[in-house]
Amino acid sequence: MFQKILIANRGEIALRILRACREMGIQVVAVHSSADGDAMHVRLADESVCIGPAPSRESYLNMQAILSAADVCGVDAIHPGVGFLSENAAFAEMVEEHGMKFIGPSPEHIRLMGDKITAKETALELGIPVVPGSDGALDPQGDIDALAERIGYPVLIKAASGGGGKGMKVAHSSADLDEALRLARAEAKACFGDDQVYMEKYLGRPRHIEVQVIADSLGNVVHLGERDCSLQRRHQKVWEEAPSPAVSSEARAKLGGIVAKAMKKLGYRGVGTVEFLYEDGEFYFIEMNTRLQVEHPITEMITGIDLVREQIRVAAGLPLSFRQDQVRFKGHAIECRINAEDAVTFIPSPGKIQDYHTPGGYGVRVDSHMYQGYQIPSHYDSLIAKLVVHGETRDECIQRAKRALHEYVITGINTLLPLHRGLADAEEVLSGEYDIHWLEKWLVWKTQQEAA
Ligand code: MV4
Repeated sequence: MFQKILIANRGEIALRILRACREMGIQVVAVHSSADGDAMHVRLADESVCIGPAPSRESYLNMQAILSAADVCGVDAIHPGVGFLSENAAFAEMVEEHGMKFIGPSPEHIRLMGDKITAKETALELGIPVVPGSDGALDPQGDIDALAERIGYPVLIKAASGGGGKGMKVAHSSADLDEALRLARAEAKACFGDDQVYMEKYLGRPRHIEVQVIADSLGNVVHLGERDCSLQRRHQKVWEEAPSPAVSSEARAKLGGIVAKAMKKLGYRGVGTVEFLYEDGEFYFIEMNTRLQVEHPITEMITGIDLVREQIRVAAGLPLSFRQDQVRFKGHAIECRINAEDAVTFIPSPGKIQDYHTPGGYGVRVDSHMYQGYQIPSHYDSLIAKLVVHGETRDECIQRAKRALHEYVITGINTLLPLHRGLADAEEVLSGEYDIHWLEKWLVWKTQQEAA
């Protein structure tokens, strides 16, 4: 087992990883930018190194600085967390070349799933259902019109290097196709330096369902059920839940089995999340994330498994602590992402935390690096806390979430707390009958209601 791990990340996820390390008796090296010197994970770490100025590209994305800190502190492994370098194959290779363990999958699998076209081709080969569409990238000289007719409108043009919705354009008829292609290629080139695009049948009202999987280096692969991440605004997840209110236990077992079998065939190692769109009872693979996810706590709450501990264990070559037939899904969990943003305009609201009081009680967990007097920097994403709630049933979970949201006090900045309090009362949230577009429609409706 590792003696010392460097956490190449910040904020709540850095604290989450530090906590797992502490409980495993592993020493922690925190790296931070000059804007994060007073961060909680820095205060709690055994050692800390300032790796550069506030801008991410000069600090949390600065591979050389992170590797130097790792060398100087003599760490055995680097945990990349989420975002930043967590899906950067070149960084994973550099870490291994420096004789340290990258806590994550192989650089080969990171690269394979980072390209949305090879990811889809791989999923297809592994027996995972995919969205009907083009066979690989669209050939500018090919007969794209004929392909769209064969797939059937509406179709979606997507960037090969895309993700998070960038470089996606819908064509509702042949009249829109050329324009959609042109815009998608231009956006892909501008955002990713790669104008390769592919085509898929456009699903109009799907849910976003993701399956958690974890594999060790001894061939054991286990799925930990699914999370429903459909409540998103502009591709930013707001409220996630596990299990999905729309997925039956039979569908869960079937989909989980397909994913686990596929990951075993691939020889995958570490934690991974396979993303699907779910519409009319069918699942369609869209992407795979080769890292830990922000929303992993809801899976932890219903399975009782510490995912970060297991992730570190398997990276150290140890076997998973459990078999598939020992995994039980108990109750329901919801994660409310508390961002330092205005709950109506979503304008970021960095600044100093005046009053800070977290909810507690049975079934309530707060993953946050906040404290009274903390100065929220403006350089990074706005997530400041995750309110994670568990209940025996979905109704109990929502009631408990409502109670916890009303206990939560954060003053001095704007946060999404009022939004979550509204969601916990919304009819479609209570019924669980929402798709990926519902939240944005509901926000418009709420604004109109308040304006009236
Ligand atoms: C889609 C889709 C509908 N049909 N693919 C958005 C970003 C990336 N994760 C894939 N995304 C989508 N792919 C087909 N064939 C709709 C979306 C999508 C979406 C997916 C999940 C969660 C929120 C979303 C918001 C807008 C669009």
